[in-house]
Parts: sequence; structure tokens; C-alpha cells
Amino acid sequence: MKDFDKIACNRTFVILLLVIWATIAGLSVSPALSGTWDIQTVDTGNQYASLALDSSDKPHISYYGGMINPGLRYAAWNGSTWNTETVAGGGLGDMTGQYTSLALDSSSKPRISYLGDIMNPGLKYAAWNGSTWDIETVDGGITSGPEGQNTSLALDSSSGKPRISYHDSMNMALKYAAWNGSIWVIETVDGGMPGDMTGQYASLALDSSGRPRISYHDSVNMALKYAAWNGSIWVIETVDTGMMLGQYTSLALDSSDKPRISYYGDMTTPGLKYAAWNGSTWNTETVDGGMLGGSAGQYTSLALDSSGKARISYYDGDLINPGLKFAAWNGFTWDIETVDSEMMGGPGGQFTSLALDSSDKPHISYPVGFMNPRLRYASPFLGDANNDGVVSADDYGSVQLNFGDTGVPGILGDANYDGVVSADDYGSVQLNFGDTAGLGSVPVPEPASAGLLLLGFSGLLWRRMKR
Ligand SMILES: [Ca+2]
Ligand SMILES: [Ca+2]
Repeated sequence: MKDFDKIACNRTFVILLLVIWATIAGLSVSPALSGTWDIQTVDTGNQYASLALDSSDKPHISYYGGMINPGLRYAAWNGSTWNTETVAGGGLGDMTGQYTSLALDSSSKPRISYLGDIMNPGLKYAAWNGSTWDIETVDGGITSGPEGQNTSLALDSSSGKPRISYHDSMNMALKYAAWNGSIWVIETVDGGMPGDMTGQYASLALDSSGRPRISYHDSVNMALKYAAWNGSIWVIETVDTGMMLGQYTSLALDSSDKPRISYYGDMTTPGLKYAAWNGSTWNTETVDGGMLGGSAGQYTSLALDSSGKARISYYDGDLINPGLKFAAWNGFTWDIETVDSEMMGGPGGQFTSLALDSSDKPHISYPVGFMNPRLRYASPFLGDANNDGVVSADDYGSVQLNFGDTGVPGILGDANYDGVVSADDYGSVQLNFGDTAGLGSVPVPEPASAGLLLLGFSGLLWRRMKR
């Protein structure tokens, strides 16, 4: 290597180190623990998480354990700690449990759809019977492979019977499996013919009469699509089109069964997008354009509150300002906040999963960490009226100061996260007095330790470069 090249090379590394250092400094200036969110680390080494709330609003999460905890995993919050277990698979390098989707039946028993390992392939279904997990293969022709093979599980509200939408990467099709009480009835909803490539990132919802509706991506037609079973056929329509548009879809139905879809744009219309059917046409809009050509809007998860207002969790891969984000429609505009500013892991499996509890409070599961992957859980930090991460005497003052204000949940003074600053909020401060944000069953690593890891890694590179 010529001296000149060495200097140029070293200069590149100095700049790289400065960028890393600035990123770490940025993390410690704006810590991961936002005042309005309580953030817990649930488990180590996880991806593809799906969250559901039980009848007492306690969170349950299914996920793939990754390299550290291989296999399909399940975590349940008992009110004071997270109980975690391996449901299926679990040997060294086992890939069982990718693309999980969780639902709880009417007695809060967990049901999970997921993909098997290459040694034991297929679309799988695990159901807790009260003492053990019953596991069956729904469709044996599915292997885990490319991004977007989402499974999406819903239970029929009257019978509790499971329904699953999924992408068949062998046949390039969107498929739907329904348990009829004795067998799984499987049908191809869209695609399956030569030249097709459709059904990725599928998201399933059942309407008030139990009929399935599915949002999904079609990569041949470069579109976001929507399929609805009308009782005799699947009616398929194109919601929005672009280059790569329509990935990471999440579907929810409002109280009159009108579909709403969150999804990711593309180079032409970048960022997080939202589509709503008004009864005669689809209205689409950009919620968060993000930075650097549309970094925001991957791994979306959509839920509607009790008045039908949209809430969306999603990932922003922006290098300067990454993290888990949360968008809330306040009736006029989208209120957008960063929930956790720690960078998520590498590509694939970084699912965010959102559910709203009986008082419309959001609960989100998501992974963080590239070198130190962890499963996290975020929910509003209650009692903290002034959003400083501690419930203390100051918060009574914040309620008084902002008394009568209304807005999105979590505005200053709104200690109980209902969007109104009222007498209830004094009660919320009292109830949660002394709490500090970020207390979980697994200690939350300091951003500084991740920084030291990064510095150690770049130091190693630096030494290699100097040889
Ligand atoms: Ca406070
Ligand atoms: Ca309030």
C-alpha cells in the first residue's frame, strides 16, 4: 500500500470513528428511556415478535429466539415479571419460530402461528391446552426463506377457531388456512400461477361476521393489495401502487368493518403510509416521510382505538435518528414520537407489534441491538405528568399547570395517558408515586455499554487496518 493510500485509508477510519462516537454521544444525550414510555427488556436474542393482551390487559409475546435462544419462544407478564419458555424447536442453530403471530383465546390461552425449521418445515400452529403445547403442521409445503413470509393469525370471535394468512414462497402465492373443527382447509387467495410473486407481508383481520380480510404486497404488480372474502369468492383490489410499495403491511378494521392499512412506501413515495377505505374509495397518505430517502415505516403494526383513531408502531432505520416510533392520529394531524432510540438489528425479523388495551393504552413489542439483540416491550409510563421519567411531587404541579388541556394521550399534565388533564391525573400521580421508567425483569443495558462494544469493534478494525 502506498503512503498516500494509507493516509486516505486512515482518514476514512478517523471519520468513521467520529461518526460512531457522535452516534454514541447522541444516544447518551437523548437516552432510550423517554419520559412517557416505560421500556423493559424481556429476553435476549430475539426477532419476529408478536404481541397480544389478555383479558386483564397483561402483555404476552411470541417470538423467534435467534442465535442465543433458538426456537419458538413465548413470554408472558404475570404482573411483576416476565415468564419465558421455549415452545418448539430449540437446538443449536434451529430456525423454528420465524414469522410468528400470536392470538389469545377467550380464556386467554395462547395460540401461535409460525414457520418451522428446514429439518421440520411448514406452516405450524401451537396451542396451549392448559398444561402443554399442542403443535401441528398446517401446511407442510412451506419453508422459511425470504423476507416477507409473514404468518398472520386471528381467532373467530364466536367459535375461537384459528384462521391464518401466509405467503407460500414455493408457489409465489397468498394463502389462507382455516380450521373447520376437524381439518385445516387451505386455499390460494391470490397468485400461484407462473410469473406470479404475491402475498408477502400479509396481515389478516376477521370482520364482525367472521369473514377474512387480508392486506399484502404484490411484487410483480408493485402494489399494496387487499383481499376480502364476500361469502362465496375472494374480491381482490389494488389499494396503492409504486415501485416496491406495499411492504410491511398491517391491517385493522374499524367498528363498521372498513379496512385501514399501514404500510411502507418506496423510492417514489417514501416513508410510512396509511390507507383508509371510506366506503367508495381508498384514501392514501404519507404519515412519516422519514429521512435519507424514506427510512421510516418498516415493520408497521396498526391498531385502532375505541373511537377508531389510528395508532401505528414502526421502525425508522435512519442512521442519525433510528429507533422504534409511534404515530397517533389526533383527529387533525399525526402526532409522531420516538419511543426507543436504540438501533434495531440487521435486516429481517425486526417486527414491531402493537396492541391497545381496554383503556386504549398502547403496548408494543420490538427487537433492539445488532451485536447484543434483545426483545423489548414499551407501554406508557403512568403517573409521570411532566414526562421526566420519575413520578414525584413535581408531577402534581404539572397536572395543576396544564389542568383542562386536551390532546393526544401523554401531553404534559396527562399522567394517566387518556388525552385529558383532569382530576384523575392527581390520582395517577399518587398511585404511581416513586416509580422510575425502565424497570423490567431483565436489566436494561446502558447505552454506554453498547457504545463500548462498538468502540472495541472499531478498535479491532483499526488495528487490522494498520497491519
Ligand atoms: Ca415526573
Ligand atoms: Ca388524564
